[in-house]
Amino acid sequence: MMERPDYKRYTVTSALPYANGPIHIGHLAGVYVPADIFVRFLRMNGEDVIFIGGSDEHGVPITIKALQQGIHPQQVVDKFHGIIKQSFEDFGITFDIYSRTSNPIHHETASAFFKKMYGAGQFIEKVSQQYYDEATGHFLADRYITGTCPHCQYDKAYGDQCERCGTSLNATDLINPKSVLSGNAPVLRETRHWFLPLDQYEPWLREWILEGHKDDWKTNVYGQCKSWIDQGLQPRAVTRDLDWGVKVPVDGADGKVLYVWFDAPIGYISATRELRPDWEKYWKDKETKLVHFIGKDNIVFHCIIFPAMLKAEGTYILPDNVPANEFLNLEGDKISTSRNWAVWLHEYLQEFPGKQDVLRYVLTANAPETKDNDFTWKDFQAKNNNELVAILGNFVNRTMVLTHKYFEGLVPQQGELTPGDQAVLHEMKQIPSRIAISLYAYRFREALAEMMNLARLGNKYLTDNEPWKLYPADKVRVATVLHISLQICAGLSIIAEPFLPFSAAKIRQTLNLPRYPWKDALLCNWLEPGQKLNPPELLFEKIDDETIQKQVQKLMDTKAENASAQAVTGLKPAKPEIIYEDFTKMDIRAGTILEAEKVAKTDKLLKLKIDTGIDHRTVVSGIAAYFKPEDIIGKRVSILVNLAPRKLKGIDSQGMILMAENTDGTLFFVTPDEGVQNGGDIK
Ligand code: B3M
Ligand code: ZN
Repeated sequence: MMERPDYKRYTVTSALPYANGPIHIGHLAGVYVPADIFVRFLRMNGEDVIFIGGSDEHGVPITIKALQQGIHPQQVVDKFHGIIKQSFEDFGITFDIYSRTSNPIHHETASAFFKKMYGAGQFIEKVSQQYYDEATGHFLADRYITGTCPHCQYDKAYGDQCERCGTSLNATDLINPKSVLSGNAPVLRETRHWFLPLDQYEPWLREWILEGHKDDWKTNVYGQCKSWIDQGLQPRAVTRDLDWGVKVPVDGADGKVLYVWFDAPIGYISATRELRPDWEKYWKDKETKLVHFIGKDNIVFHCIIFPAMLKAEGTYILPDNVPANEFLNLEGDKISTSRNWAVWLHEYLQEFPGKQDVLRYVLTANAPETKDNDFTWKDFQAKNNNELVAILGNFVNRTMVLTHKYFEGLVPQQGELTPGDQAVLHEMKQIPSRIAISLYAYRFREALAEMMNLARLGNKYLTDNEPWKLYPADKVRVATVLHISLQICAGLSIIAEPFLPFSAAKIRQTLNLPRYPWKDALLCNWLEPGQKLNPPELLFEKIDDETIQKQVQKLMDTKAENASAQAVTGLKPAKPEIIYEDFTKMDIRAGTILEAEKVAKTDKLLKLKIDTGIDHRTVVSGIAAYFKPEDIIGKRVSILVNLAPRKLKGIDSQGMILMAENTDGTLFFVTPDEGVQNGGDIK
């Protein structure tokens, strides 16, 4: 009855989130909520299924975060892995394992995978030109480089992708490239890397995806694959010059690690190895159905690159489907971790305790399945108040309250059925298979709507029959109406489980029912007359305007903070680290300008006579555009006195005046505090 396809088992993976920040509603709507619904349903349907998750702990986003915070990447991932894992658990995402790619078993697995391909000659070794930061001595992989996108002119595009127009880029495509480390323009330097010759897989990919999955992959997924393949696939580097990641397991590859997108998907396999000794059947048996839940920005990696790797390695199965979602926006704006434009899961769980199902519901009802979608707090409130409270909650609650009122909390006897009763029971029987069909086809919104249709059906049934008007005159009829209503509640406790597991558990608890398998959703007869019910418990409560306003205000505060942060950006990033001894080499003293005059035939230079406390000396300074000589005589300054003398326009300049510069180019003296004597040491 349930359209069970012919598979022995399922391996369901969900994208491994980067452990450089917490989980937000975009991640949930795109990946984890649909994956969890799917897996809960499969389990109820008696399938053998494993649900794999974990943190992606390598890659440049993580090392950049570490750099910004002045800590080691391991500290970054330890912190966020903990937050992410806990929030998933509290939200009811039922991974069979939530692992992490810094685990030794992953390094081993990824390393072996690379070695096997390497041994079989499946990489091309190439020396190529890559950007290099001469100031810091680093090759600049991926996000270590920013510049202007050649497609949309966005000036903060990364070396691997433009986040505004979504184009995937090579660092050398960027206009005005800049190193994130020093802010300097990088130079090109030669380095040796291993490439996966994707071009060689093109005929196979055409056949496997473009012909083989034309009908069963989502159009957004298929469309992206087609456009990638039609553009012509290029060999892709699978190694990087970095020191954070899985070391390239080849002689002479010191200072190189596997590209994060090479190792991360292997993380699914590592996690399965960690989970089960019989892991191989979940990855190598043709009768296993492999499904990847991801967001749309990960499509190429899961549909083209990882499958090419699996195919090359040779012993693995390929994904049967990759039901990627589009993006969820927040209040009309793209969700962004760096701009803090997000609803964070761990904060939601604290601010809305016990309301996991409300968010699960809203995110599923609004899931960006076929196009980008928007989350707004107003809509969140409306869906809670008008749907969860007014339909589902109201129906279950009215049924329970009336049963307690009229029948002392005992399931009443069903009398003769009217055609109306029969129609309702008939309709109820159809719903589970409709949900199953939708879920097997990855249409979660549709499935959820069907689930709510049962609650609507129940609500309407109660309202149409008005048992409160029939009592006590027609107790037999009241008993029948409530009996049927209770059976509908029981049915809801089964079919709501994949979507709203916390509420389903509450209904079960009130009705004293066990967890039923999905096939029993067809029984329509779970409650025996005389069976004792527990006191009703509210499933959902109204969310008031004040609560919503608080959340909206929080976002408005973020907007304001971002706007003022924008005003100070334009500041150069910090220079690379130096040691204390580097600093102590400089001899900086407090001084006073004794004389100042323009240097003939230049617009820029002033010739200054400075009292340094140790001597009076001449300094030529490029500040003529900003200061008139007569205005600065007597000015206190800081002066670097041990800088090697330089000749400027024929004048010996013996030192350098310290200046502070604003982002708009205006200059200021670094003036020592009044009490400091000339010659006072600045250190
Ligand atoms: N960490 C990218 C992302 O979070 C990446 C997914 C890896 S799945 C193997 O978008
Ligand atoms: Zn762009």
